[in-house]
Amino acid sequence: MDENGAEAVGSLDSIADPLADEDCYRVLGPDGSPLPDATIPDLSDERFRALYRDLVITRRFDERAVSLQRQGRIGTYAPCAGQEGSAVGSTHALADSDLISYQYREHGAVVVRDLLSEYLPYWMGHESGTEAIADGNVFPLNIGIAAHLPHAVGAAWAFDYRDEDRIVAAHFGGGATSEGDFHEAMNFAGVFDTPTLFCCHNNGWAISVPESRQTASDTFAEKAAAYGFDGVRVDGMDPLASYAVTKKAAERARGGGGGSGTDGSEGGSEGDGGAADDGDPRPALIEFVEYRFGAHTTADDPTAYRDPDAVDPWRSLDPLDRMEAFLRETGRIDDEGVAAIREEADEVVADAIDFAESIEPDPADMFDHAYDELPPEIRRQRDELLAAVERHGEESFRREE
Ligand SMILES: Cc1ncc(C[n+]2csc(CCOP(=O)(O)OP(=O)(O)O)c2C)c(N)n1
Ligand SMILES: [Mg+2]
Repeated sequence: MDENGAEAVGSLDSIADPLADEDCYRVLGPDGSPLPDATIPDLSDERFRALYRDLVITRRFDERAVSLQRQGRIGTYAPCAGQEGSAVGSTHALADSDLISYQYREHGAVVVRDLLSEYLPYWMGHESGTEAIADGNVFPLNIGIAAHLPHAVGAAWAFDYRDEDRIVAAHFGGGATSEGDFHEAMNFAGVFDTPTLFCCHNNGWAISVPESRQTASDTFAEKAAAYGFDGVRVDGMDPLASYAVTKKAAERARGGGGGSGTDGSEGGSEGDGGAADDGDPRPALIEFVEYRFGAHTTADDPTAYRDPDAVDPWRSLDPLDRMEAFLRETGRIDDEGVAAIREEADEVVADAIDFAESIEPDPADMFDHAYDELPPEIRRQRDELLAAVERHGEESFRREE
């Protein structure tokens, strides 16, 4: 765990201003107990439990999505186990009106926005899924690494220009920082002070390339210095630290506590340093230090490039276990509460699968959304397919279950 900074557990001496802290920021120790002197985010008991519930739903979704892929019921899927803490924790720190632009692995953000049913059809290839998450202020996922970042900055700039009290949280992996789009986006955000949170997920790998081969910088967070704004490392497997740092960065992005007035406004209050109230939005880079437990995608075999034993130390930092232990230790949940949340998660995910699988696919859909006007060759392919469907019936094109 050395090169990813996990040995910094417990080494923090100042937590008053997480963004100013050069170390990896943590609230919870590896076993879920609050670190000595840690500032626990000022959240209601209900919100703490909601955060835990969203972690459990995300993990359950992940397990079932991998299983669906293995059964041929979903195309490809990018597992997120191990990385739920950052996606869920950071999204709880945003207002519902804030925009999320993610790469392809931050499913927890969509869970927090309560969009799971609408989201799964997206992974099954239905265009309706894209529309639905857009209505929940989530940009569709982005496979072209880092290509979404200039767009995310543009959206943030537009919010500022229109004087809207909204910010953008743009998620991406360590691998994305090697792309020109990342640097262009960071530069623009720094120069034009766009309200953008660059959420960099340092999960150890970019497919088979270790993060140590991704950059010669000591950290991803320090890259922010080159663009004139703050960068901070946070334990992405600590949901409360992810919440606290994002909350602080979001306040600054709003121009110093510009009053989100929404459910994101809870917590991160006195004792966490307060935001500079100068009215100027500032971007921030947050490096979430975490680990991908599973494969890159369902098309990947990680045993080809990493020792399975290397995962074990990170499993001991599992964000679900730490959050559950914190809730139990502080009397916020008991066996019954945990069982109820697990049951709820099973149901929410099962309902999402039922809904997604109830959608009747239209073969013409796959031609509909890439072009305003279909090029002749693609039109020919569509006509040929539709004629074949007409001739042989749709059932002939369905896989035998
Ligand atoms: C522009 C571009 N180049 C290459 C790829 C192939 N590719 C897909 S995922 C990936 C790794 C990205 O790693 P990282 O940003 O660390 O995200 P992670 O998968 O670890 O979440 C690569 C290289 C791509 N999708 N887009
Ligand atoms: Mg990565």
